[in-house]
Formats: sequence, C-alpha cells, structure tokens
Amino acid sequence: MELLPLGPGFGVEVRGIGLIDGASSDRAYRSIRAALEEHSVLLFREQAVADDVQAAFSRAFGPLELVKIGSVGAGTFYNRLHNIAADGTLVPETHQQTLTARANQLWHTDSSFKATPALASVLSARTIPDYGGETEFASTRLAWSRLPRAMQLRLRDAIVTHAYANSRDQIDPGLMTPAERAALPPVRWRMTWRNPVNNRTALYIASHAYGIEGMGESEARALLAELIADATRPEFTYRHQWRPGDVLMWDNRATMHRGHPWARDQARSMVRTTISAVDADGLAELRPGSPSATEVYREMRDAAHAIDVAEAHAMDCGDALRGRHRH
Ligand SMILES: O=C(O)CCC(=O)C(=O)O
Ligand SMILES: [Fe+2]
Repeated sequence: MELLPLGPGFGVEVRGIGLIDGASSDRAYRSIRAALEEHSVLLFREQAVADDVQAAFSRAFGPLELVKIGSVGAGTFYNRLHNIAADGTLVPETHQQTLTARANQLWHTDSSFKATPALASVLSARTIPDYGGETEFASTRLAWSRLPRAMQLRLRDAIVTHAYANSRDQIDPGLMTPAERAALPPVRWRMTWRNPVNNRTALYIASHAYGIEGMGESEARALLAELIADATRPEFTYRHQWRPGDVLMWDNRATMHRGHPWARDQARSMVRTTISAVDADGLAELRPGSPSATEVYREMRDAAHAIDVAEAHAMDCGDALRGRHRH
C-alpha cells in the first residue's frame, strides 16, 4: 500500500490496495483502517465499484447504518444521492432530491444528528457531471489544534445539540415531513471527539449543530459559525474533483465536508454507505455525562498527586527515622 498526500495536512490517495482487498483481507483492512485513523480522508481511484462491494468494504469498519426515512434508499445500506427521476429525466429545481443536494452543500459531518453517530462514510461516484459537483473536506482535528489553548479549555467539554431539522430548515422549512421530524429528535454530544487510537482531539460540530449548553441560542450559533468558518478557510480544505471510478472514505469524527453545485442539465449520481461509531471509536466519551478526557486526566493527575504526597510523606518519615538514628 502506498499513500500520496492529498490535502493540506490531511487526506491521502491510497494506491496498491482497493475496496475488494479491504472487504476480503484482514491484513488489507488493517492497513486501510490505520490510514483512516491517521489521515481522515482516503481516496481510492479506478475502483470497479458495485453496491455489494461497497457494502462489504464498509462493513469491515463497523456496523452499517440503514438509510433513514425520507431519503432515497430508505431502509437499505445505500444512500442514493442523485438528480435522476425514475423515468431517466432530471428532477426539477424544487424537487426534494435537489433540495437535499443543496443541504449537503452546507458544511456538515454525517449523522451527527442520529442517536448513534457515524464513524465514517464511503462515497462512490457512479455518474459525474462534466464540471462542478466536487466534494470538499476540512480537518476538524487540525482546526482544533489551531485554536488558542484558552479556547480549547473552554470548549473541550462543552455540550452541543444537533438536529437534522437545523440544517434542512436552512434550505427549506418544508423539506422535512412531520414524520421525519418526529423520527429525528435533537441529540447532544460533547464538542470534541478524541480518537482513542492516536489520542488526537477533533472539533465535533457543523451544520446540524445549533445549541451549546449554558449559552444563549444566538451566542451559541455565532460561536459555532465562527468555529466552522475558521475550520473551513479555503487554505485548509481539500476539494475533490471526481473522476469515474473514484471512491472517497472519510472519518466523520475528524472532518467536515460539503458538496458543490453542478450544472442543472447534467446528471450526477453518487452512492454513500455509512458506518456507525461504536464505543471503541471513542463514542462513549462523546456522550454527555461520561467521564471526559479532561476528567480522566484530572483523576489521573489527582491520583499521581496523592502518590507523590504519600511518597513525600514516607520520605519525611524515613528522614526523621534516619535523623533519629544519627543522633
Ligand atoms: O454530494 C456530495 O458531494 C456530498 C454528499 C454528502 O454530503 C455525503 O455523501 O455525505
Ligand atoms: Fe454528507
């Protein structure tokens, strides 16, 4: 396996190993997994991808999400993102699928609004337009590392509220049906997601996020907007121009992404599979109320301090004893 840098400080093209290898060989899977943990975005080129290959590859990384109600592909593993109607014509500007594409053009992280958020997503290009329709990525791990220390301390354990309605309502308040709204109530997560493999912390925010506990709504929205704007400054992003056979995989714990528009008279068809996070991916710590990295650190520090005090005390006693002997 060979890795070629793609973006500014994150993202790599993976050469010499593909989706079928990842699906069928444990060794190949482990190499790809290590690359994902480290680089956050992986590009595989010239893949002969079919739905079953994509699902088998994705399944190696964890449990697959079922597509939620209201999306094309609901109830299957395949989120079908395209602008093609059943009769082969292109859907109109006001169509639900067009509006969904527009909502995906807001910076977001997949499934942060779900009861179980996503570890990673795999997106394959099936039909691509002549130009436009790129997918752009930002590293929220690098964004976190750029924040001043005082800001990091302030935000590390903040609790953020995410709702699918928050991003959809920005595009069209009619985009979500009442049934979808009822099925997707808001969820709360810590603002940071620590990767348990390499201990790197990433900001966990984006377009579904709107509230921060203990902060007024407008203040929270302003802070989230500022953090997103900083994370996604053009010099910090990687904008992927799709070629036939391309497959991208990204770590939703450590990135944000967005789609880009393309010409209305051109077809674009993509298929996404999404892998749910499990506790071993750092999910347990993301839950409000579970011990956070800061708390764990504080406990370790206090325990170390208690040992120091005990040792110092033992030494004092020892000195006193020795002193007495010396006399
Ligand atoms: O269409 C795109 O380029 C982005 C789609 C997207 O957000 C996703 O597949 O998760
Ligand atoms: Fe997405």
